[in-house]
Amino acid sequence: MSRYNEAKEIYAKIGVDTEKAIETLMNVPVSVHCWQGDDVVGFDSKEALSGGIQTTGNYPGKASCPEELAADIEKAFSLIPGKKKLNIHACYAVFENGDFADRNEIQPKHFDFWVRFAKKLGIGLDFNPTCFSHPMVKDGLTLSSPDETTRKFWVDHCKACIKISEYFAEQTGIPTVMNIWIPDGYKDIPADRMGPRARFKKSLDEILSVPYDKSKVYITLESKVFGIGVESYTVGSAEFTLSYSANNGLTPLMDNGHYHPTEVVSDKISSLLLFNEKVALHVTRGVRWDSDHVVLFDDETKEIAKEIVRNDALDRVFIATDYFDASINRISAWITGVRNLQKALLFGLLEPSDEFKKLQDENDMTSLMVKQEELKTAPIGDVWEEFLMRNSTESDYLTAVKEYEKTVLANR
Ligand code: RNT
Ligand code: ZN
Repeated sequence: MSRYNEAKEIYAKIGVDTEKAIETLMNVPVSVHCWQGDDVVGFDSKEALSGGIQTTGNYPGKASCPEELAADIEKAFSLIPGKKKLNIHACYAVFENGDFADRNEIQPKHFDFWVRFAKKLGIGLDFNPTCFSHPMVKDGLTLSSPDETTRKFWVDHCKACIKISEYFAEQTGIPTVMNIWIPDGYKDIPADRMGPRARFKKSLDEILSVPYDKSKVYITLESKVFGIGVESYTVGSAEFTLSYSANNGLTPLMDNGHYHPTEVVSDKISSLLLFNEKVALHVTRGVRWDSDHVVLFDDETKEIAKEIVRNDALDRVFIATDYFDASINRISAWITGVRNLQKALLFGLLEPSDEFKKLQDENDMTSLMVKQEELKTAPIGDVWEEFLMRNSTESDYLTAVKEYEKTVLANR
């Protein structure tokens, strides 16, 4: 008997249908961030990365033009099983005929390069205004700036991004998630916490005055607790973004690097699902801080995945990755992180969650602990291999990555 068939029987004995799990996982889209490929640089400005986020490392072979980035994404996607979307930041605009436009004036046509790419791969596109790494970020502030010219510039940028998101959805036939995140905040104790938040609120109201088709574009709002140089106060705190989203029909986005170190996103998902039709996630891995390390098959990633699966919310949670490691092969980083997220989802799908819920309700926490622990060493690896095979991918991607490094990256 094949290893998969044996695993299938083992899981069947505990009431888990591996065929159903594989089938379900096939259809879960993961929105893969384009910015792992070039250390969050983009193509529209020569500014250094700002906004309190940081990439470290200088592994050779970084993509430095649209063609290289697209080729790297295509390579990575060919080695990632399952359904994917591509998540683009506004700073990745491609000015094809030299018709440069600043961020407040970007248009759908500046993203035709990515629309063609998405159509070629048969995938959907997600989008993000880029409110960092730009000379119009004034004193670390964008949508919350007290300077009207600055604030308006970023309002116009976000308005332009809604139009582009709508264009993506129309062109690909797949809804686009547009995530707003601003880096605004203060290094040290502010005298006025309300003012910047009131201006951010006003800016969002202005941005949302742009009519858009809500079945095509989902606008999400991402919170953050601190950034480098923004340690004492962030404008877009958890309370702000949750409240704004709830009151204005936006979707809240939780990045699991954006909370205090002992707070976990896995514990927050159920609450947000009770009060929101959709919930969005940036899956990342913070090591001691919001360091955006490559996602691993670790406990919190599994716990996040389990929460989505056991609450039957795979179609209500927009799952995206968000990490950037410049110290290792960037294509490998992409594949490893996305595969681990998918593996965590499979882990959740291979849990007999109805039985576990029942044990909890009967307060048989003894059995629950024993069974949960037993499940950790069940043969998930064999089911994962089967999933890879059915997607025409295999567990060894390192050989292909090394080959690409030798033949393509080394020549850059
Ligand atoms: C920053 C946020 C944000 C960015 C991307 C590039 O802390 O997580 O999502 O990582 O927009
Ligand atoms: Zn994020």
